[in-house]
Amino acid sequence: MNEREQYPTMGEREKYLFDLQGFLLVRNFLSTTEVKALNESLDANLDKRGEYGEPNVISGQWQGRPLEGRFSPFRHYSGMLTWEPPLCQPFRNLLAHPKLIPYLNTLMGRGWKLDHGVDVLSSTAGCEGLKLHGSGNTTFNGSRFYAYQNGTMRCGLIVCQYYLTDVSSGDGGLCVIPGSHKANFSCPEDILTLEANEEVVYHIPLVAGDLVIFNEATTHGTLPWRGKGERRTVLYRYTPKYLHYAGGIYQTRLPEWVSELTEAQQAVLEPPYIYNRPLIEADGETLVRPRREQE
Ligand SMILES: O=C(O)CCC(=O)C(=O)O
Repeated sequence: MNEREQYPTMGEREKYLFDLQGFLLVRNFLSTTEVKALNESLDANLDKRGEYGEPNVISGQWQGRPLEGRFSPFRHYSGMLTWEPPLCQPFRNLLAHPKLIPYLNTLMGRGWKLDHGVDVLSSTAGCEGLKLHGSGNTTFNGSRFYAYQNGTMRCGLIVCQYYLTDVSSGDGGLCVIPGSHKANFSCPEDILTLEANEEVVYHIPLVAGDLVIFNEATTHGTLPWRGKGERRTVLYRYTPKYLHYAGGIYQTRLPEWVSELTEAQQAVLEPPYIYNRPLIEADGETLVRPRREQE
């Protein structure tokens, strides 16, 4: 517990590392019992394994290039929080994991919430990579930001990635450009596709039970999977209490009378979210823009 603040926060070393790198590796976060329970729950639901959806379906476009694989996209599980008990429980236990509280308090302030659904990425050897993304500090879009002021860090959207299997050097999987959450210039396209300056891209070897926390603004992506075993990692994304980025778990319903309004009037009564939001155009009409123009 920090003496000045009456709630648990990250230690000074971890604050330094997160501020410096835009990500933090927390070793041995989960116990072997927790990892086992999560893996057993997935093993019991192999029939629910699907494909990682848009915009990550990129079939074929990397052939002959560094992100190339024999197939795409990643395999993927979702909906774990609603699986039949007791199989949902290991995933529900991670929602507000006691060990995670100091990290979220420090990175978002008191009061934070799950954003997006929970994802499990599951790759087998030959799965192609995912182009690097995360715009650094080049745009202040009010959502995926990183800010520091007077000893306090604030993030708009962070990803907590729990590892359920080991990742060795050369296996592939998550890679980051350390420090890029503060980048003031746009990342050149050929770095995003790993076709130039690979030396700035860092691959994170780790073992099952480790946790990686990264700011969504930190430029990151996925190296093609070359590991012998399956890559299994669970992603929980969080936003501060005042922000909602993507659709998630909660549902909202607008009152009946809203249907009497014009589309533009209805658009301003929508709850907070970013993906597929109707935006009001210059002519006053509303339009759901393509994903890359939705922020
Ligand atoms: O493979 C990873 O760990 C990164 C996944 C990712 O960047 C994404 O889902 O947007």
